[in-house]
Amino acid sequence: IPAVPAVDFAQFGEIELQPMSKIKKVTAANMSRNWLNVPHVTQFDEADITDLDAFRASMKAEAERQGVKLTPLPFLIKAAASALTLEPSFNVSLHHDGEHMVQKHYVHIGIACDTPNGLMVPVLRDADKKGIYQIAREASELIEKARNGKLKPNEMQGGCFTISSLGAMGGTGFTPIVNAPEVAIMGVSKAQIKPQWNGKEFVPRNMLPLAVSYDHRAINGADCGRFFTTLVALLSDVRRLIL
Ligand code: CAO
Repeated sequence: IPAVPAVDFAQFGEIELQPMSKIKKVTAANMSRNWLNVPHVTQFDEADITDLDAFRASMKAEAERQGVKLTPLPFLIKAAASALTLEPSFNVSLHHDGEHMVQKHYVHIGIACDTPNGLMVPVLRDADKKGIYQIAREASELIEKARNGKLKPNEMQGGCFTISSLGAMGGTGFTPIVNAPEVAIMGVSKAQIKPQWNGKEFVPRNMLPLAVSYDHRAINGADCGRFFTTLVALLSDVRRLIL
């Protein structure tokens, strides 16, 4: 690949050189590796989280009494874990021998975290076997460790699928880069009240914009269509998450 030419920026105005943190350097190398190796496709959809959000609001005080902060994130982790179980074609990696796919029978979810030192992705293990409170508690612990630089190497390994949530910050959509050797990642943007047609009239519903990027060597568009429809159905009807 032709290198980007070196530029003397000082000729254009005042500058200062700031050292890159170790994490930023590792992230830069990983992003280039993933971007160049993985043929990406990104699909978009919206989940109607009106009922999920009403349920979350109704449980917030009780959750706080148990020491749990109930954001949309634990529901997203649970829904992703259920969708991976229901659509196992997403819970795979390409084997390095180029001859096999690795089908995983465990469900570990990576959580992209913005930290003072850069982007870190702690991994919440066996999310399919845990309830919302436990997921919320463990996710908060992992996020805090990531932000305090306390994550152990094994707490950043073994992910099957990553969730990158920019929902608290805003935006209507983005195309996340697959965190190889995982084959898919979900980008979450800010939920907004939007008019939805219910067959008779437009009604205000809380719509969550989602993007799923996947490795087209491992996953086909139809696989993503099935996975995404399952995921959106789980988020749109919170009762399904306990099934
Ligand atoms: N829509 C609307 N509101 C949302 C939302 C969404 N999609 N997601 C979160 N919120 C709200 C939360 O409910 C919370 O509000 P309340 O306190 O009123 O409930 C508020 O935003 C703050 O949430 P939070 O940031 O404390 O927690 P979180 O669980 O949403 O996110 C984490 C945790 C770690 C995912 C996030 O802080 C973070 O670091 N995201 C950045 C990820 C990143 O950098 N990705 C880019 C990588 S490139 O692919």
